[in-house]
Amino acid sequence: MNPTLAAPLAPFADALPVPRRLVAARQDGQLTVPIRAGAHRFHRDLPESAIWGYDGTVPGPTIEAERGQPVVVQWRNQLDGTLPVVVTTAPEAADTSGVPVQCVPGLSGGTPDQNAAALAGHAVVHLHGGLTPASYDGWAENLVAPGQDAVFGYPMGQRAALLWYHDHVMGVTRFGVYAGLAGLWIIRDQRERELGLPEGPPFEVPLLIQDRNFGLDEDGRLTGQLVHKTDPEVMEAFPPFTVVNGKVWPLLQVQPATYRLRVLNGCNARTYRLVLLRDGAPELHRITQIGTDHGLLRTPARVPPDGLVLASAERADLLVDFSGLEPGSELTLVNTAAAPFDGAPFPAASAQGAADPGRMLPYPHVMRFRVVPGPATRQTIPRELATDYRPPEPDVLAGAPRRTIALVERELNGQPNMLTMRELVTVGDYHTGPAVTVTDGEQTTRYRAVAAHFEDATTFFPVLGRYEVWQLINLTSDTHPIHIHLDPFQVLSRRPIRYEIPEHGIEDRAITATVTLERDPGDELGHTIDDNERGLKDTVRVNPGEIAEIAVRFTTYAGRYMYHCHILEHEDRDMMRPFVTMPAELMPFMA
Ligand SMILES: [Cu+2]
Repeated sequence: MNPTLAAPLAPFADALPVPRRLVAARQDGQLTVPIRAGAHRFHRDLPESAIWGYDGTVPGPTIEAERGQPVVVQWRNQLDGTLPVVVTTAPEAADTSGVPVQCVPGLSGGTPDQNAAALAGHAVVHLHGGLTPASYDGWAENLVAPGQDAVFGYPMGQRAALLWYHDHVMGVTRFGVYAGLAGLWIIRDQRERELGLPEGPPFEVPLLIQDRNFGLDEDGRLTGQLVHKTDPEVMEAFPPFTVVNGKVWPLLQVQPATYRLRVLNGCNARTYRLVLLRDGAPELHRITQIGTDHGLLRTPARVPPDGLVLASAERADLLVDFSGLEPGSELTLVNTAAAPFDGAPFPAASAQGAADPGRMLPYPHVMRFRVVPGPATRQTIPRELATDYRPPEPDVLAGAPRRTIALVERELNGQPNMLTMRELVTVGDYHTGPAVTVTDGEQTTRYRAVAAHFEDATTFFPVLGRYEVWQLINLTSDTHPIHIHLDPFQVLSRRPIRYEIPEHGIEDRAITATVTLERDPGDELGHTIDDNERGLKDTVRVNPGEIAEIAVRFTTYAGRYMYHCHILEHEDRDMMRPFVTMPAELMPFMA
């Protein structure tokens, strides 16, 4: 196979755009955001693309709010026309020269999906990371048709953090977000101001990272047409072009100063492992991570030695030191993560050579920074950041309810395998049917599946204010970023497992597997919790061959919420389930 592909677009040609800021306090907390069709140019040398966007832009405006100051948004669905994305499944996974078809533009012989082409703009907005009442959380089935409005109240009773808002329509979230329906939402608070962190331009820069693909005309030239392409072997779309704030491989001119980069992976499916290169060599020491999904860490963290891993929906708050660099110095942010991502390591020192179409990573570039003349300023990084949370006490967790979820891969006739999940409950020795047996040292627990599909009866009823431990068992060969709506959680452990699934072990509901808490001899993953994951998270990567445990405590709002894999192609095909938070005093009345 040809190890590299020539890029059909010039990298670092466009300046990094910064989305328009919509500061809620300047409008008394009352915002109106139209959801509109529009046109957007993803690259200097591309024609305009038809998109759907909040306020008609890609990304949407960045909404900025203050902790404790509620924001009301009137979401006005003014979409007209149909989905501006051609959706297709190519007939073959690779072209005649062996290059995966997802690494190249165009439809690769696929025919446009007529059902997707008929989508006419039903929308629903979810604020990811928001501590939001259930009625405003964007339940995937509560749709707003074109011509209708939704007025959602966001109390903002939560810590400063980078959140994002995006479309969440049942079964087609992957198309709405891909069409452009995503924007950032920043909450600010006093603690961040005490620390003197950069706020606003020029030194605070949000980076919304996505991947996109485009069509080809009859002469083989790129059109701006957005293309969502999958193949017979891979159900997720892994487009070849990385787009930051709406531009393919942009360039940001920086002063020799400390910048605060607020990074979000807003891809449908691709995980990034970011490495900062200068003259081909990694310079990760320039990066200090101060925050994660739900805001500040307790102490600053170094980026892991292989690079900063962000799966879909994960965020990182970074201080990057460009001081001491000569004007004209260039640093390039690259991605070393293969797709689909399985957690496999890749040394940062080899990042320069990460391009590999066979790993569905034809172009590792993400963006470039170029240092311009200016006064050199370096931010002193405080040693203590957040002071408002600690890990839950072991005795609290010892008595906490435990919930168990298996992530499974189901084989389907004539279709790619379906990645989905099963909610499990323990069964006694009397149980004779299919079961998942988990052996942890001396202790063996048997489970049966009680829910497989989104529409199956709800089985999770967490009580407000009480910690719970959720155990996620990954029986697939991919990493899944599992996202829980409402409150954040803390990652307790990742433990390696060995497992066996008999033939036809994963049926619709019946599931049979034998799981042992010990490392498989062929397993090369660390199964560690990185320092930058020891914060308040709302999305956790569950790697192949591991059980991840998290401690979650829901607060404040009772109601019906969702948890799901944030690979949108998985979420849309049932890797999503409801849960209902309840006040304690109502529990005796639950039948
Ligand atoms: Cu998944």
